[in-house]
Amino acid sequence: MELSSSLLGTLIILAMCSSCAGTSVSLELPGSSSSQFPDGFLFGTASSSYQFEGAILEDGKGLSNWDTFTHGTGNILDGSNGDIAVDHYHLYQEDIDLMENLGTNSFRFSISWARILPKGRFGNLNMAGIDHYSKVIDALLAKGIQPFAALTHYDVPQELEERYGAWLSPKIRKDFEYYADICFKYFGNRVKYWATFNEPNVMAIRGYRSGIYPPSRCSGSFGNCTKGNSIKDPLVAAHNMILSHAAAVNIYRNVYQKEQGGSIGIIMNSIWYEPYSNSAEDKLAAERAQSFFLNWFLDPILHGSYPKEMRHVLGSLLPEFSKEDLKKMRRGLDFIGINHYTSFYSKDCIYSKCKSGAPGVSRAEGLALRTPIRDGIYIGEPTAVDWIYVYPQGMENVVTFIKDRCNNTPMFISENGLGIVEKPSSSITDFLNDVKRVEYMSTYLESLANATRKGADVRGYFAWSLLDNFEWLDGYTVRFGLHHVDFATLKRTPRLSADWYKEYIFNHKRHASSA
Ligand code: PNW
Repeated sequence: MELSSSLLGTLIILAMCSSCAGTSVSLELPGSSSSQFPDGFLFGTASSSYQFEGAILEDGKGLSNWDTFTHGTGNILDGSNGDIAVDHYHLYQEDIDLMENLGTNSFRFSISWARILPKGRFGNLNMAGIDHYSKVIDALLAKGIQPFAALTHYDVPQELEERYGAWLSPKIRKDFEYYADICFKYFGNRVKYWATFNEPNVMAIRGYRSGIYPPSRCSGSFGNCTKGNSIKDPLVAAHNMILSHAAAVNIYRNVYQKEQGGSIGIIMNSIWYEPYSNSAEDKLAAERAQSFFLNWFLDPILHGSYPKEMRHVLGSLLPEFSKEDLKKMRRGLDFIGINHYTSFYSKDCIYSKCKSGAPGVSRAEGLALRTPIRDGIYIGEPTAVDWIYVYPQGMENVVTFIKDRCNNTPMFISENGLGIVEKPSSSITDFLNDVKRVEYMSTYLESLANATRKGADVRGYFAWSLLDNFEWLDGYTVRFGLHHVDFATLKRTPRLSADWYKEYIFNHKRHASSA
């Protein structure tokens, strides 16, 4: 019997958590049938090198900025680091078997730059690193899983930080180009989806404005650092990231793309900003917030200039693109990766007074207060993760916004997911029974389907994450996995959400093949 959400409006999923001894959960979820996505849609899971691999110094890997940072005292909530992480470096085959079981047809991972070039372009190419990713790529393809690779996911070789301050120096563009060239050369015959960066906006803001990520630079009331300039540095770092992106795209377009036939894009952290009120001022504030977060990178890459809101507010603080730069930037991108989790309200701080120091209100951030709360009510249900509020409508809104602004460039939802915190009182059975995550993913997917139905060219969806892993400043305390990982034994166990995702993908395939 065929079930479709359009027929039923509501589909009842009887989800059995295969590992929850004797538990069976009945979930009534809206639109759980996934026939609304096109044939060939990528359903995947996502990961990143530092959060997954471990093997910190194995087979000739050099140190990255995150290795150095996590080994400093007091930087990570539980004092942990990614030295071992979830040992995906050694356990990748087991992890690929988990993907096969889920039925996903793509896997998003990042390549560790310091594993390929331990000292950037100032040292040798580490062939053992090349061999490692080659084996992973082959193992994925052997199971029909498309590799979707990012060149950097927050990590750079520490050598480049020490030599010239990494993203603060234009020298990084040459290093990034050199590194990208090597990746295309060795992997591009098999990798058809390349992302230059994962969340360069988060890298610039957290590394150089609040200073909570390496290289721990900030100034004044923006954070607590011993060096840095929270106004200028993020702008300079972003400028070098944009031009590094352009350098990699040029190499790909000029040397590899025709022969290899893949595509190249960038992955952005994408928040939906809902105007705090219907006033024209708050609507403009929401646009400013978006410009200072997302269009900051997308506008130069797609249109050759920083967004007008940034130019108005920041004036000569913004770095300029030379004629030469603009020529290089013309090659744009093939897709936009959207990491979307949450939404905030945005409130004007140009015409009204805002509390100084509150999120978003500074000139550097665009004079738009970012708040999850209005009249005492949250925009969406708060979660165990302090920045995630469950607001599924934000998915349709942000995708539609990007579609309209970027001429419907192909998009991927490159991350979406929910973190949970293990309470000491909860049993393993409770802990595998992640009903909240299933609700979160299914409602966000439904919202995504609304956007595609209205014409957004979305080509794939990646759940963050395949496994529990090293969650940056939160260490191992926040878990995003469809599979639970026992961090002492590294044993992986599917959660309810894994079973649900599997069923969701299965339904999609069934509908796609019968369409
Ligand atoms: C992403 N926000 O970061 C990263 O790409 C992943 O590595 C990370 O594990 C995952 O989300 C979960 O945190 C984000 O403020 C950083 O909205 C900031 C935000 C969202 C995601």
